[in-house]
Amino acid sequence: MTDQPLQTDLEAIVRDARGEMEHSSTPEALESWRVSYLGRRGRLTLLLRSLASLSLEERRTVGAEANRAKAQLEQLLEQRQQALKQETSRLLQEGRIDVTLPGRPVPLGRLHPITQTVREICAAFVSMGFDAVEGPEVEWEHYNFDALNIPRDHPARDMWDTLWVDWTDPTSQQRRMLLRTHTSPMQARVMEKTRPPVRVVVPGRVYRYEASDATHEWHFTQVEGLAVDERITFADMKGTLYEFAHRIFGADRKVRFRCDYFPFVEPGAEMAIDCFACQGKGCRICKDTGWIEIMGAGMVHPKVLDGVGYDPSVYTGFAFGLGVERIAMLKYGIEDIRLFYANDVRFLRQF
Ligand code: YSA
Repeated sequence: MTDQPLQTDLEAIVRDARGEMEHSSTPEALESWRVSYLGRRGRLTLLLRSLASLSLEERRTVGAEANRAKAQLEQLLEQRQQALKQETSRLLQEGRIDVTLPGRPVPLGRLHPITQTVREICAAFVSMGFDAVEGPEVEWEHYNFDALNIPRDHPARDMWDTLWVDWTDPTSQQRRMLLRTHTSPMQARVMEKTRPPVRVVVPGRVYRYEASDATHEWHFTQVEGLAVDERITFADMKGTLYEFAHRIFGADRKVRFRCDYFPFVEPGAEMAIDCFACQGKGCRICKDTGWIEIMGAGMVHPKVLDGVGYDPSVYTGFAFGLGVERIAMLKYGIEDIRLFYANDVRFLRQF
């Protein structure tokens, strides 16, 4: 062999290959050896490919050497595979491989506690005749605000400040969307596509421009509920939500409704359960009130019904929206919402 760079490379490849083969004593190691020298991007394969750029004369000498090297490596691999097979059957015959040993355990994953809670909440409503549907997290301002009777400049928009997404559509128009601040935009989306009766729950991720603390995250999960039909009353809403609270928190839980304001309901209410930690006596968790708020709710505002083409003199309905992390915190006695998203498996394994 003459002293040319490619020939030097070739010698190095053969030397390395032989050296590595000495230490390859399992089928996996042999396969990895094959890939690194003879595979599609293996060292020898790449060198063979690079021969095309040499002169005819050089190609003749180096090419012949390289093909010889390839045949040698292939033979080496073949011999090693045969030897390994013989060794394995010898060990089996001598009974040194115990095929009755149990397999290595495969670690099993599990559902995140928030996913579990979402499923539990949805299952409770599905058993009461609701369908579960999902909607987009990147939403139009119209559905997040205007269709919910929250026009531009309405003070309620401050409470639901969010992140905006600017983009250019295929006709080169500048567009503005937002990360939805609640699951309520799905109310109008569902009603636009269906005629009453409507009974849906909508689980999903929501976003707010908000600092995190023990009970607030800037992204969290809600479940929205909507029921619209002829003659639906506030009593239907109370009955449905009582039933829900008892299924999730147990039959002994007391439930309280109080007036609250949301622009898209009239009347509006907040629903609370008696504190699980002190049984309503007052403690740190319920801030000495004895009650813990779990959701906002109310009778769908006539303007919202009108906006989707439902006649408010014929149809009425109720809607509600609950925070899933808060429900999970209550259910499992967790004091800091941030634990759900800290990716600490010691915490997550407990569920
Ligand atoms: C009200 C009436 C309806 O007819 C329908 C829906 C609603 C709920 C309304 N869309 C809403 O989002 N209300 S809310 O701002 O008070 O949030 C609802 C629930 O989400 C709260 O009760 C709380 O449990 C949870 N939540 C709010 N901000 C949060 C949060 N959870 C975690 N982090 C935050 N930053």
